[in-house]
Amino acid sequence: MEKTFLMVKPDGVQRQLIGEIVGRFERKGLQLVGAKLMTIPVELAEQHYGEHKGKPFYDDLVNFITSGPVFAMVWQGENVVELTRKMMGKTNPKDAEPGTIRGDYSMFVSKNIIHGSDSPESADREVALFFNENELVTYDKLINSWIY
Ligand code: RTP
Ligand code: MG
Repeated sequence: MEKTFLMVKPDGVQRQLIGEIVGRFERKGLQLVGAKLMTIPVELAEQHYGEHKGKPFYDDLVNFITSGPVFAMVWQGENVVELTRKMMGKTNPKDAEPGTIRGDYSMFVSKNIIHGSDSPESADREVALFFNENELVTYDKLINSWIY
């Protein structure tokens, strides 16, 4: 099953939006298979955002993402990478549609609440950067045997 790495950024944690964001993915029907609250070390931030090294916003981005706790997660489901990118909305909240996470909760590209992997290949890389194999769980959804 496809997996993706999603992260409530420091602005989302400060604004107490973890529950709101997790709830959206849960209600959509995706499965949470790993999660932790953590403060990202600078070296990990540099690896994670390595593709942006040299861009004008890179230093601010690394400073911001290491500035306070984030809520790092792994979610699983069919087509989960594309689906969660759609639910997040465009990178710049000014362009993000209402109904998306960035469209509903953020105003600035530098404080856009959530990160999500942009391809299945990025997802594999990012999941491995942030989580050990033993921090991920697999479990069957039993809901169909509880509700009818
Ligand atoms: P993310 O990696 O955080 O999920 O965001 P994304 O794929 O939608 O956007 P990406 O191009 O990967 O950019 C990473 C983050 O850098 C900040 N950014 N600032 N000032 C700017 O023009 C600018 N462009 C990007 C954003 O916070 C973006 O989420
Ligand atoms: Mg990105």
